[in-house]
Amino acid sequence: MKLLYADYILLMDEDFTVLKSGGVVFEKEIIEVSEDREYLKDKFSEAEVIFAPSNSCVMPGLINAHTHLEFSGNRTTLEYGSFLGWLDSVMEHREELVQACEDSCMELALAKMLKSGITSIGAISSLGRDLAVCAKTPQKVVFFNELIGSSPATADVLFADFSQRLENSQYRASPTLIPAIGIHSTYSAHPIVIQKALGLAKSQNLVVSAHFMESKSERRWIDDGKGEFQAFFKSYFNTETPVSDAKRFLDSFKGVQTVFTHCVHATDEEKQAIQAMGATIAHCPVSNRLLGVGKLDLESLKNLELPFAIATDGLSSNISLSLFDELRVALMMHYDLDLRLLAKDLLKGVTKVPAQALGLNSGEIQKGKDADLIVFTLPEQLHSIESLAYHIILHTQEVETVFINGEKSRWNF
Ligand code: MCF
Ligand code: FE
Repeated sequence: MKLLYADYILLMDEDFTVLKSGGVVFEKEIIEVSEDREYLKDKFSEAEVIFAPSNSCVMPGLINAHTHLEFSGNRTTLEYGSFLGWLDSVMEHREELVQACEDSCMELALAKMLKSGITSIGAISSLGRDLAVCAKTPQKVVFFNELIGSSPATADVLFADFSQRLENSQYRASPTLIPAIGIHSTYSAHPIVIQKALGLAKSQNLVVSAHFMESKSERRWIDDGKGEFQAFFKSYFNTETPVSDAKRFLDSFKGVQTVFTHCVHATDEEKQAIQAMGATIAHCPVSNRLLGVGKLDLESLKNLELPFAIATDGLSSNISLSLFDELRVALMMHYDLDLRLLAKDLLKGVTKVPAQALGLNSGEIQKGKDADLIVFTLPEQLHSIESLAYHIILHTQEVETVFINGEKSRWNF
């Protein structure tokens, strides 16, 4: 049993409660949290006491709800600036990129995430090449086996491949490797295979992830069968019409716990439908900027009480997998929102919200939650508690200590 004292303990509850000079008692799970050090000392006198340094903060471990580990080898290979330009470059270089990223490349990506305070990940696995590293990493991984394939002619083969990867992940399932399903997108997965996959999600209670309305091109193609995707589908697949419409696509997720990634070009009606399903949006600000798709309207989500997580996406559309880096970009990108309120919502977006979305028993410091905790320090003393959230975002690069299920986790690089 450990008793960890710190200057600021962020519970990450609904009210953004911060305990000053308090302590957390934990084993595998959190046992007690209090601002009263005397009380904790007396009640848990046998606990190993840890004093975090001055200006220290303790938070729930961060959760990166959407990333693509298999693409971690990308630096300058893929092209940025427009969605279709990026997609063309993925079509051209995908094979060499994923081949070049061996276990050591994905292990480094996971270790860097750990060092930046990420204790859980939603990993979109396109090929299953990341299964072994995800099964070994100390972090919790919700492993989204990706289903892709819009052509009915190849649907059966692609579904069989997807089923096999799903089974492989189920074979390696553990408390830290949670099998799940990823539906690539509206334009790239046929409704028939989507139905089959979501049938599995329902019967086996699996969490689902889907890219949704990322670009204007996706919007035009799905709504009118026009725009940049027209030439793309003609040249790569010799098809002229989209396989689904947006309503049919969204409706198929009813009754499934889903994370919809991007949603930059989702309509208010679609956002309402997502809210009504109890689903969550994953917002990836850097990826959206690099792929030139625009900016998610966070205010519209707030109005609908639709929760959003902040995620990095893969190194296929980012330069970093650190959520602190991502939060800094989000804080600057949404310059029209109140800085103090936004900073608090952003911290919820990497803890409480993704925990709920991915079905993890973490994301908050509360009795009974998993003891996934991070300890880090602010560079100087704080003068107002109101400035805590944005100063954490502005100043944190790496963390001092990570606990996962109460165990200290180390990175080896
Ligand atoms: O989220 C970004 C942009 N939108 C869609 N897909 C991906 C992203 N990062 C990686 N991808 C992968 C996706 O999982 O790229 C491939 C899929 O395997 C695109 S389709 C050839
Ligand atoms: Fe993605």
